[in-house]
Amino acid sequence: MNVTGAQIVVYLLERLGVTTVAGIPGGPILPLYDALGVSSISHILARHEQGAGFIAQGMARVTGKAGVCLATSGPGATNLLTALADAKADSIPLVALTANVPKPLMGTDAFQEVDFFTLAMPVTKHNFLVEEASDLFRVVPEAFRLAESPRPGPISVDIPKDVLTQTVEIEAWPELLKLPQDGALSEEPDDAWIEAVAGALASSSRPVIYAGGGAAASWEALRAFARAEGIPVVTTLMGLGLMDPADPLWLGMIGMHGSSRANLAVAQADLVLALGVRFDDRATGKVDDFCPAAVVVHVDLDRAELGKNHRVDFGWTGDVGRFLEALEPRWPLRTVHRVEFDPESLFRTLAEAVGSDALVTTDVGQHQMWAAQYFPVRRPGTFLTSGGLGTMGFGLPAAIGAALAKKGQRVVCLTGDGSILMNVQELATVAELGLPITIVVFNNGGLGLVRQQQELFYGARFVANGLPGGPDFLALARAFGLKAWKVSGLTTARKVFDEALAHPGPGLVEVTVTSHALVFPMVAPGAANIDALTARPRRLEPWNATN
Ligand SMILES: Cc1ncc(C[n+]2csc(CCOP(=O)(O)OP(=O)(O)O)c2C)c(N)n1
Ligand SMILES: [Mg+2]
Repeated sequence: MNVTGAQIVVYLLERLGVTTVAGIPGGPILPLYDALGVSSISHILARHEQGAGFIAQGMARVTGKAGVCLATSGPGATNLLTALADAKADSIPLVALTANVPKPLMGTDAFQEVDFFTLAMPVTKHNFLVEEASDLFRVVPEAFRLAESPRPGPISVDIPKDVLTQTVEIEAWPELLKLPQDGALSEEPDDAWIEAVAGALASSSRPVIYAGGGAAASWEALRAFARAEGIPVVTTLMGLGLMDPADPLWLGMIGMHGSSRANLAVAQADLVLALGVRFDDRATGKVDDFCPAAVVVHVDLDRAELGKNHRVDFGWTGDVGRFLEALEPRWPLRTVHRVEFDPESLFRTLAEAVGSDALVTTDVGQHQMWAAQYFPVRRPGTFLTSGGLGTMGFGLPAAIGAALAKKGQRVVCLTGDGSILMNVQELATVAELGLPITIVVFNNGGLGLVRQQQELFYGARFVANGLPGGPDFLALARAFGLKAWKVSGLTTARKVFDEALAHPGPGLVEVTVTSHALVFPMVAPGAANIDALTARPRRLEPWNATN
C-alpha cells in the first residue's frame, strides 16, 4: 500500500501512545492535519503557537512523557522557539513537529520560509530536518526516545511539505523501531568512590543536601535518606515538592528569593550533597561564596553539568536514586533547628483554600516567588513553573496542558497582571474546552519584580514598570466566557477563593496586591546568598505608591 509522510507521522504518534497534541495549522502543515483528522489523537487548537508549546509542556510536566506541539512553517515555527528554549532550560521532554516549505523552495526566501533547523539548534536537545518520508519511521521514534531519555529535553522535527505528501510503498505498517536504551541509568557508582563519599560525609559536621529538578524521579528515596541520616535539605525552585513541606528537615528554597535559613545552611555547610542540580546563578548567588568551605559531592545525569558552574570534589554521572541507594545509612539522627518563616497572609490563605490535591502553575514575577515561598508543594510535578528561562506567559497554557493530562483535577494558575497578557489569547482555549482551571491574577498594577529591582538596586528610579492601562480583568474573563471574582481584602479572601475553587468550570479571580510590596528575602544579583536582604533598606524613603 501507499502511505504519505503525513500518514506515517500520525501512525507513529498513535503507536507511541500520544493521545493529545496542541498546535495551529497553516499551509505547509495541512497534509499533517489532514491525516490527524482521521486519527484517534485529539488536537487542541491553541490561539498562539507559544501557547501550544506550553500546553504540551504542561502535559509533559505532569505525566513525564513527551508533550507534542505542532506549528506551520515560518512565523508558526518561530512562535514556538520560546517554548522550546524554556523546555530546554527546565529539562522538559517535548517533541515539536513543524512543517517547512517544499524542499525545492528551501533557501529561496520563499513565502513563510525560515531556516528552522538552524534556529532550533541552540534551543533544543537535538533536532532533525527530514528529507525523505521513509526516514520518518526512524526519526519520529528517535525524537521521542531522545526527548524522554536522561536528561530530558525538547526535540524539534522539521518536515518540508513535499515530504509530508511524498508517498512510500509499504507491505504493512511496520512495528515501532526498536531503539537502544540509554545505558547510563543502569550503571552503579564505583565502590571505592562511594566509600570515599561516605567517608567525607562521616567526617562532616554540617552536611546539607541541595536538591533540584533532576532528583524528581527519586523524591521518595531522597526523603527516606534525609530522614534516616537527619541531614537538612534545601531545594531549588525546580526542586519544590521533593520534600514534604511539613518535614522539619526541609529548610526551604535557596537562591535569590530563597529562605534565609536555607541560604545560610548552604553557606555554612562543610559538605554539600548536590543532587540533580546545575548550580544555576539564581540559586547560588555569588558562586564563590555559595558554600566556600564545603566538600562538594555532585550527582547528575548530565555529565556536562559536573564542574560547569562550581568546583566539585566528588562527581558522579548517574541517577540520584541509585546514588542514594548505594550510600547506606550509617550515622545517628542529627537534630536540626527549624526557624519558622513569617507567613504572607494572602498566599497562605490561598494555599489553604487550594488544599493539597490541586495542580499549581505559575507565571514569572513576584507572585511566582511568593507562591514558591508560601505554597506547600507536596510532590514533584505538582508545581509547574518556568524555572530556567523564567518565561512570562507560561502559566496559563501550562495550566491547560496540566488539566488535559490529569482529567478532572483542579488546576490553579497563579499569574500576574503583566504575565497573563503574554498568552492571554489562550483564555479562548480554556473556555472552549471548559477545563477546571482557576486563574488567580495578582494585580499589583505593574511589573512588580522589575520595580522591586529598580527600588533596591537603581535608587528607586522607576522606569517602565507600571501597567496602568488595565485591562479590567473581570470584564476580560467574562468576555471569554469565564466566571470571574474579585478579592480586595484579606477578610473576604477565603470566602471568595472557596467559591471560585468550587466552581466546576474555568474561572478567574483578581486579587489586588499593594504595588509597593516586595519579595523578601532577596539576594542582590551577583551577591552572596548569605548577604540576603530581609527588609527594605532604611536609607530608602518608602515609595509612595499611586497605583
Ligand atoms: C517573556 C519575558 N519578558 C520579560 C521578562 C522579565 N520580567 C521578569 S518578572 C517581570 C514582571 C512580571 O510582571 P507580573 O506578571 O505582573 O508579575 P509581578 O512581578 O507583578 O507579580 C518581567 C517583565 C520575563 N521574565 N519574561
Ligand atoms: Mg504585576
